[in-house]
Amino acid sequence: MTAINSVTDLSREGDVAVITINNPPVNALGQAVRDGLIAALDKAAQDDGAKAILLICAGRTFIAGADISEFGKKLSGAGFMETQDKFDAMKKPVVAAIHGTALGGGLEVAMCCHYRVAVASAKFGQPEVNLGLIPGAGGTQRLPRLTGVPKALEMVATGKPIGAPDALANGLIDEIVPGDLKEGALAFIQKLLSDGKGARRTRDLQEKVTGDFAPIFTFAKSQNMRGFEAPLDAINAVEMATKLPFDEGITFEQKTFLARMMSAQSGALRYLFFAERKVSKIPDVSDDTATLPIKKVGVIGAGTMGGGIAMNFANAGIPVTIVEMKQNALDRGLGVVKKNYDGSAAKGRFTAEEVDRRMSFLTGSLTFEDLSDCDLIIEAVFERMDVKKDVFAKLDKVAKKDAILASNTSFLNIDEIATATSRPDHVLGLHFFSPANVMKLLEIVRGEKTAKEVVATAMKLAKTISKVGVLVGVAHGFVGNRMLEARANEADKMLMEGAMPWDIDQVLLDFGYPMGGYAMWDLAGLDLGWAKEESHSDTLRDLENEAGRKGQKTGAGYYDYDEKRKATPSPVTEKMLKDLWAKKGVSPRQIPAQEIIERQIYPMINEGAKILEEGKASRASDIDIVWLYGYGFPAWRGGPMYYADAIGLDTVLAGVKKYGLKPSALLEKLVSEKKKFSDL
Ligand code: 3H9
Repeated sequence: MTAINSVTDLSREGDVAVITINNPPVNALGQAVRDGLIAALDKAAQDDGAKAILLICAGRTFIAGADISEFGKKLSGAGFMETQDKFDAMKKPVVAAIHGTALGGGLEVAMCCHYRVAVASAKFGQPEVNLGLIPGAGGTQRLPRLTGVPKALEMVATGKPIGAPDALANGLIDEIVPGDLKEGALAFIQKLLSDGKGARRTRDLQEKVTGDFAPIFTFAKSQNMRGFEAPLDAINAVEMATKLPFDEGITFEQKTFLARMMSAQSGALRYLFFAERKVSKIPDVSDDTATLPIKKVGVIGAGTMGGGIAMNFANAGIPVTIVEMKQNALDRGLGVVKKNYDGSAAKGRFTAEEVDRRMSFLTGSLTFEDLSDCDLIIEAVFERMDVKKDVFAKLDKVAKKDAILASNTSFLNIDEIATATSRPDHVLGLHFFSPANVMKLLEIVRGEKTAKEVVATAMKLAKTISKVGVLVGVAHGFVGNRMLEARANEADKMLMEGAMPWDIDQVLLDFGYPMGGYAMWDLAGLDLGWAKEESHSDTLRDLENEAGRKGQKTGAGYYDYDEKRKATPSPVTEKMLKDLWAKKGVSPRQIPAQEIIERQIYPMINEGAKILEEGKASRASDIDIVWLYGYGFPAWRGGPMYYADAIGLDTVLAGVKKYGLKPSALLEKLVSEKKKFSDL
């Protein structure tokens, strides 16, 4: 074996030259890999004993894309274009052997090869749109030539990867190798050679891009892209594959890719990519901190939240015991879980057997004693401190020695809850977001005494159940709900100045949120945290609740709902609000959209700054991840803290003062030092 450079080796197996890329962790197509590939291809071309070339990767995956950390940096050495040209110039057949994920630039390299084989578990994708980009190394031109236009469009516009069987059926790969990848690939090459097949350049394949594709492109362009710019650009580039000669299509792709690279959306989305990976790194809890095994979980409460939480563990194959007070509540809760699974099966997400398999991980019980063998117990009972403390005191008695006790509280003080136990070091908050089986965010609330190994266990567990775990500190509403409350308070103030709930919601929708704040309340239930005895008919929320309008579940709340739960602005709400204005002597004014958005975003940023100032989040980017996965903040804006940096903290501070809010000391400090949240 010859080392071509630090990440590329060249060897010979019989009459096949084997190029191996070894650039952990994901064999990203950085400068060294591009240089190595070109040098290795040159050498293999000159090797008279080699009749064909095999490209394979060491480690856990094939090339998973261009090296994102190189984007925006000035580089010397081989570019992507040069790499493509080198493959296209090869006279000997080049075969890619794929395992793990061939993504982005990785799939583009594979498509530059003349043939592709893969293991059955391999995945293939052009996920560039997730980074605000389009494929930039020939993907938009080569993919449709292999798969045909519809599949290529689906892949570049959604960024979703496909599996090996799908790739084979659509012509993206030539064979699925059943056993060892390298052996299978070498056998494939021998067959190619004996059949007399040589180089087959993807660029020369015209059949699948010839024809009238106008209706397909019109349909693809009409899809709702939720404010994301890249998908439309990607569709346009694929269209060029059907309209222009290959080289001109590549020129179009290059130009579009470079423009996207410079775009604000791509900057925000690339920031989020790294923010999501940083979030699991806890400054004072090292990666090698021991974790506790979580083999069995207990959930208290089989309501919407408890049932949803339990599903996460069942999905991951971890047995769960769900405890309720009464048999009918338990039956109802387990029934809802079964209905949810049946619904997924009906949509074809998994089979009926899989429904049974997942249900088999769930056991109902009416007694806490049945939780004695659980490694983790999560309570999702009524949101009141005395109730929570009572549950924790009881749990402390039945739970085994090292078991972790967690609360799913949305607002309450974990440290106070922990005082009800003899194990405050094994108590923490696990704040799931509704619907708990769907939403990806998990706020992991670290109490004053929570042990590091318990924190590390929870962070690891989040990954096991496919959540994005964000470590937060104890504070009213933690990170997400605390900032949401700041936003909601300002929205309520605007109601009393002349705005209707839907006026404010519309501005949030236009900003890119999937849902407005008042529609969200209607979904969650207006009675959440509202008590009749404390109601003074003083706010719109009081009035709605008093009238029994509790949101979607009662068919009416701030909005009215039809039987399909479609919302329309409610004349009842309008009258209630107008009466309230009259009662309070409000002279309503029309609030401009710009003012509404400033008053919906600045209070959140100001609260986020306070959270950082108090050390309740490890970094500004963690807050952005909370808002991305918990509340649908438009990803292409990067999250509230990134957005603040982008528009300028001085602008935010001026707005905070203008609207009469108390500025965070950290925000003031950063402005005076001309710094950003990203400098912290
Ligand atoms: C592109 O290719 C453009 C082209 O068209 C060419 C244009 C000219 N670069 O996610 P993990 C790091 S755009 C640099 O935790 P997993 C990651 O930061 C690219 N680094 O593992 C992390 O580092 P750390 C298209 C990367 O097993 C470590 O690898 N490709 C890259 O859960 C492990 O990552 C994509 O968008 C990268 N491309 O998931 C694929 N990828 O340990 C993006 C990963 O220091 N990547 N890292 O925190 C992924 O989707 C997942 O990482 C993958 C593995 C599925 C590969």
